[in-house]
Amino acid sequence: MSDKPEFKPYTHPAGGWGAANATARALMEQSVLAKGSRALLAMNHPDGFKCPSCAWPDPDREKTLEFCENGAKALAFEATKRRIGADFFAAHTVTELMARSDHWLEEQGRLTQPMRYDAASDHYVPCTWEDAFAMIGRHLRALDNPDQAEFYTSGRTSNEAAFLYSVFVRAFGTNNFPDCSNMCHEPTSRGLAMSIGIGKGTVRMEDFAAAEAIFIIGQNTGTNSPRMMTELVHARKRNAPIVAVNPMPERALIRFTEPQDAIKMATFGSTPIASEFCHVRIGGDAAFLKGVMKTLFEMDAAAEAAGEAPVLDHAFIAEHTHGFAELKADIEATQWPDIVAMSGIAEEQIRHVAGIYARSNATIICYGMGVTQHQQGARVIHQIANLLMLRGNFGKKGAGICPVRGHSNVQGDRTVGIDEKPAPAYLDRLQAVFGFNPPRAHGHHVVESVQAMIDGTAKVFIGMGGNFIHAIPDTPVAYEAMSRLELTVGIATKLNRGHLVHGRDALILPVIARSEIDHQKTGPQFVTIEDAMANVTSSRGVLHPASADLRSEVEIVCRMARAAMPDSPIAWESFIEDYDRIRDLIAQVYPDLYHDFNTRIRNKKGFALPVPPRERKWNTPTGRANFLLIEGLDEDTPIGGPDMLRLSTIRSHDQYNTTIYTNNDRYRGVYNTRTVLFMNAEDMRARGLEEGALADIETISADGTERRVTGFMVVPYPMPRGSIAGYYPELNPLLPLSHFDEISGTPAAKSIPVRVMAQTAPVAARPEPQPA
Ligand SMILES: Nc1nc2c(c(=O)[nH]1)N[C@H]1C(S)=C(S)[C@@H](COP(=O)(O)OP(=O)(O)OC[C@H]3O[C@@H](n4cnc5c(=O)[nH]c(N)nc54)[C@H](O)[C@@H]3O)O[C@H]1N2
Ligand SMILES: Nc1nc2c(c(=O)[nH]1)N[C@H]1C(S)=C(S)[C@@H](COP(=O)(O)OP(=O)(O)OC[C@H]3O[C@@H](n4cnc5c(=O)[nH]c(N)nc54)[C@H](O)[C@@H]3O)O[C@H]1N2
Ligand SMILES: [Mo]
Repeated sequence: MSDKPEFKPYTHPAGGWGAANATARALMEQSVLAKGSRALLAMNHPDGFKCPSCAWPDPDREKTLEFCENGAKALAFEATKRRIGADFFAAHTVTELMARSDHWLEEQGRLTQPMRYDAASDHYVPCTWEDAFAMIGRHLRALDNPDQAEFYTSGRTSNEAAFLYSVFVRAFGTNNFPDCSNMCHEPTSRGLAMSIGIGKGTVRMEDFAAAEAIFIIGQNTGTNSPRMMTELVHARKRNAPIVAVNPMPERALIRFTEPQDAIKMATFGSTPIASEFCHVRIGGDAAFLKGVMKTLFEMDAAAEAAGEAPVLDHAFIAEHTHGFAELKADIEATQWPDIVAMSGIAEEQIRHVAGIYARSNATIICYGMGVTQHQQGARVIHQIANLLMLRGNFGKKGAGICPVRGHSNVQGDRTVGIDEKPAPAYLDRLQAVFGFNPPRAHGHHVVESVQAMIDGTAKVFIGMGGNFIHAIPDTPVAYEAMSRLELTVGIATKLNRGHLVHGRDALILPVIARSEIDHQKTGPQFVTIEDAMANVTSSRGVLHPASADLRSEVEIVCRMARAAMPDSPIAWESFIEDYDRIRDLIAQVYPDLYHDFNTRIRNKKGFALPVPPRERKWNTPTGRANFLLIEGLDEDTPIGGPDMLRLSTIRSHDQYNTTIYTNNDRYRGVYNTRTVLFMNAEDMRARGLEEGALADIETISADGTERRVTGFMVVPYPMPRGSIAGYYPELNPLLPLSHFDEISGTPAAKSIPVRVMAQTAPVAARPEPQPA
């Protein structure tokens, strides 16, 4: 195939041979076919390590292989044979590296030794670990106050490292914990907790086998949590209806072949997935959900009039909920023409879906970023909870809410303390166990930390994993603010943009990856993670570390803590020797969740943390599950005129967040490019844009800042009118920092108001295209 940008609609089922081929190709291209294949056998097995890709739990099935194409890619890129060390950094100035694409940076391979930025030469130069920690200590101790430092966490970090990090940072004196969750499922953590008393999902894996209907709203399962496809295939095979709600007809939600299904693979067979596809407009989910609830109220009234069985679960509503009358009044006041106009879905289809929901005695609703990343993402989640509550779909087998989490341990990191708004009871426990007085004032989430950098009040940024600079909004402003910091530290496996946009002093500290053996004084260590269904399991690496000079995240945290607080009475050094000691402290700080941690984790399958709504227990101020309202139907503030389009920034099939594996997006038919714009053909015509034309995109905002990207290839795509989509992070320059969910602070990356026009001037500079 040529390396020209191409658009060729994909007509095969998702999964299947396409996925099997892509797996093999990723392993081959990273030159790790044998080593990678061996490691894949240990992935997601009781004695092995947890897949570093998504947070979907392992099923309780005996299967020889439990991984997916994208998990295999994540592993192949982690286990790659390629290495970068002193020679690489000596050969390239940081300015030169800045001109390279993200894909090129990723392709260079694993970091092998600690590096320090040298301003005189504009190179990263080798340094010792001792020098690195001394530099971190010097900067942190020099601050006027601890709130001048920002401590970022990305969700790949283990419970053990995250817990110690949260203790270190609080002992140091701040709650500044921006984390990737702030850009992701924070509307779940904050918003769902308002509804049901916990910001976590309530279903367990076994519920999928008992569900009578499954909804998937705003989530691209086949790409972002492919192992979940297995549950969907099984559900469809037993004729449970699956309702997909999405502005994009995602391939895997239409037809899928399980790569593990030998017969289907051999016969090129596949299973249809969604029995009902609702082609919602971007930002139309609240309207859709209100339409479904409106129908239920009507059906319930009709059933009552006819003396038939009620449609709503009145016993559950009476015993367990609060605010029913207000919800009913709000929904009944909502008018069908508005619901249809806002959602883009016909009344007839909404009524049909309500019928599916009403007939099901156990429904699971799954959702992803298509729901959370809106200006009222948290309130849309309230509507999902409302809908479930109307038929008692909490605390019942086969039913519940299923936020599909992103990073493999993002949920766990929050549980063990990565929280800029810590609960007072938790701080009391911390004080009792560690003897220091933790700061009580709330710290910064991601948006606030960027604002602090812009305002010049932040001085130090420490990134525990992740690629902060490319995940956040307003890229050019963020670059500028970041480069004014006094110290930036990237604790990472791979070189990324975040290390090139750096402060006056900067460090890159390479870590042992999840798939690798973490050998300490008392022997090889394991770590733990909490998946999206609150199961805590252990993860034990099996590969040799990419270099002898890597350190574990745990060690790096402990040594940073010692450097920042030389007199700290906490025995930081002892934790490095034996991670059981960390787990004992986690058990002391969280006795309800983590009692007997070291014993229970040695069960092959780990253990599940309690999720009170499963027992119909509600830790809310009312002591009940709350029906909560969203005003009107629009989850995003309308702005701009009739030419306004809503832009959703999404992931391609071949990326992991800011890590770009290839420039292809197979299921959406895009090859060799990432600067594309998926657009309805009518919307293209209205702007005089032909297929393949290059366009400019400009944000509509009230703050007077011009935000524009140029040269995006337009492809006609089955999008609803007025809804367009393209890839993150390339489109982040269009996302204003001030455009976020009010309740959680999560940037509204799925609904940016924009104008699109034919390209006005040729592109000046673009990161160079990477070799194929
Ligand atoms: N391979 C791979 N796996 C991953 C990741 C990855 O990048 N690559 N990232 C991980 C992370 S951190 C996360 S958070 C998850 C993300 O997984 P997803 O939640 O699937 O995230 P996105 O790809 O951003 O796309 C969300 C979906 O929402 C749809 N959508 C957009 N706007 C709307 C809307 O207004 N309403 C509705 N109903 N739908 C809408 C889009 O069409 C798309 O199908 O995946 C995790 N797993
Ligand atoms: N416009 C727009 N913006 C978005 C989103 C969107 O949908 N649209 N999605 C948001 C979401 S959901 C998320 S979660 C964030 C993601 O934001 P981040 O979590 O910050 O970004 P990642 O790309 O996942 O981070 C990748 C880097 O992590 C490092 N890394 C990988 N494995 C390890 C490890 O084991 N340990 C350590 N220490 N480092 C490791 C590598 O150096 C790699 O380059 O982006 C958010 N930003
Ligand atoms: Mo995420």
